[in-house]
Amino acid sequence: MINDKKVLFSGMQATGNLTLGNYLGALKNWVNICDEYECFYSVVDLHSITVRQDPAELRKRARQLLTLYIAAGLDPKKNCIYYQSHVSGHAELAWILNCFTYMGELNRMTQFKDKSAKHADNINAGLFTYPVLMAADILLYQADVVPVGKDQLQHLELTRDLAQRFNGVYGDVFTVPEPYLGKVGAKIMSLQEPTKKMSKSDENSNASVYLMDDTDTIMRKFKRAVTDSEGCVRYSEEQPGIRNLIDIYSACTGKTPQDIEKEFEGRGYGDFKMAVGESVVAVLKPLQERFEELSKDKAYIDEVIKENGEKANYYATKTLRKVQKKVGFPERIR
Ligand code: ATP
Ligand code: LTN
Repeated sequence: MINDKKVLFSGMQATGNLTLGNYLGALKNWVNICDEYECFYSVVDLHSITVRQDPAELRKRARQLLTLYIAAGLDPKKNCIYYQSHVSGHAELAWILNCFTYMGELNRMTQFKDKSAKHADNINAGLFTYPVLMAADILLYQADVVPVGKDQLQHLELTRDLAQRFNGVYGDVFTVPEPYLGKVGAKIMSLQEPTKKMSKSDENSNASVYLMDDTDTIMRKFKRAVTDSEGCVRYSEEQPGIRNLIDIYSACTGKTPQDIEKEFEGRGYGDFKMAVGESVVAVLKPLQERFEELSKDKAYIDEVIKENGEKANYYATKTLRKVQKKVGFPERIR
């Protein structure tokens, strides 16, 4: 607990351009629940270098992502928005936790299997121990809840196992975190292959709406979105393309799928796609404007980085010192 509130931790990697899926599935949820918790939202740049990155590009994207957190509505006075690489405790705790993690546990991780297949020329030890660093992120702040997508549940399960294992040996050191899954329907699918999730690493740029796409591009992508030949706007498993568009429209307008079916009864897909596109533009336009505005204010963003980096360091160090003492490292002389 911090300030009588439960603690929430989450993070995103600054790799690739964020999509509408990242926004509706993650960032928007973060904004909705942030008042209930003491929140830490990290730009997890240590995780990013598990695959090769261009240094200038990584630096640029990391700053963009941090700015986007704020543009999306996370108040940096209330939420700790910071770079993982500015808090050395992440790497230090990860090392200690590495010594409590079994090779067999990491061998089972599906993300490792997927990523090593994708980057066969660079299967490095960091990629293998990625989940341990993620566990360190979460445990360092004694987080109670971690909002993540389903794909991250296996990593969270490992985090819980490590916390319990460590607590079993040394007493109550870590809070055992719970996953926080957003509302169902928040999984946004590809506009070109609606049975696959919309993903920032998709090679087909028509499959994803990027948060920084302009109005014409967004409208064009929705016009080209793959649907079916039923010709009727219905929320059903048999119509994955239309179902996805209903989910998007619903997430952007707050209308229920049932209301949306009624609204478009007897109308063609053309009309519906236009409406979905416009609802997305209405959500993204203010976000983009706010992002542009914030990006220009270098001093403000720098101050957020500095202040929140210090705040994160304060809480991280508190846990880290406790852990170091428990495992038997010598006391610091002050
Ligand atoms: P990549 O394509 O590089 O694997 P990604 O777009 O799948 O990336 P992540 O960086 O893995 O995104 O995820 C960031 C956050 O966004 C996670 O919390 C994840 O659950 C969420 N997210 C990603 N894609 C979607 C989607 N299509 N619908 C809903 N949530 C999503
Ligand atoms: N692995 C996550 C990003 C991530 C994370 C975290 C999420 C790194 N550390 C801690 C929640 C909590 C991803 O790829 N989406």
